[in-house]
Amino acid sequence: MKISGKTGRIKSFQSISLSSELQQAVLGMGCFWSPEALFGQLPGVIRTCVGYAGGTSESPTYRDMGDHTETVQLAFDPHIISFEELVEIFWNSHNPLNINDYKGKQYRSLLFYSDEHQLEMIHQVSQRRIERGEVEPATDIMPISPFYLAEDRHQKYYLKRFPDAMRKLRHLFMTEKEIQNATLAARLNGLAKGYTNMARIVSELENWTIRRDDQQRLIELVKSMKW
Ligand code: MHO
Repeated sequence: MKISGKTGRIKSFQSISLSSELQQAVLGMGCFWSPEALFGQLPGVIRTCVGYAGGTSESPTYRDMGDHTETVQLAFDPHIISFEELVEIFWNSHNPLNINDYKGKQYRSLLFYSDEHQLEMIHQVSQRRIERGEVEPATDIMPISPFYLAEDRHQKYYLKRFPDAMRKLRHLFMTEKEIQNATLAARLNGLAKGYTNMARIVSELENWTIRRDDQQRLIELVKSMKW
């Protein structure tokens, strides 16, 4: 890891365990702002972004979503959090009813699987829920299909309500794109929504394998943010 130039920006610390392979999950559970904040605050979730998926129309946008659904895409480190755990959280955190034709397909309980293993995990979690007496979810389960990134204003929506935090992140990162992809921004977006707290974020930062002086500077900066 390197600090570049006079601005003292810290580059590329968003991958906390570079050696591991990341996996992907794509989920729909209503308006995509909240699930990005909910999953983004979980240790093991490395990157989050929101977008449109599950439909057939080309190049969907917020104003012209076609038959797509609002979804959140996660890159996660399976050594820290499993797909199974993510699916548990997914079903525990929304009402998996699909109400026909409410805003078309914009809001759907929707779960994608990338491979047979993920599909098997979905079945297992669903089975356990049914055994616990929960009703069978109406969630649509689909093989992964193209994901179209949503407009910038929808990315890290809650974090963007806090100009001081955003300004301080701009001291750390070179571009808006880097902010969007940063693990730290995912955690802070969860904080902005009230899904986590500063103490948890700081204790996680203390365990990141980055240079000690960068780590201290990062923690100071995060603690100085006004919410
Ligand atoms: N909360 C908004 C939905 C936005 S979300 C990106 C609303 O109630 O219209 O769908």
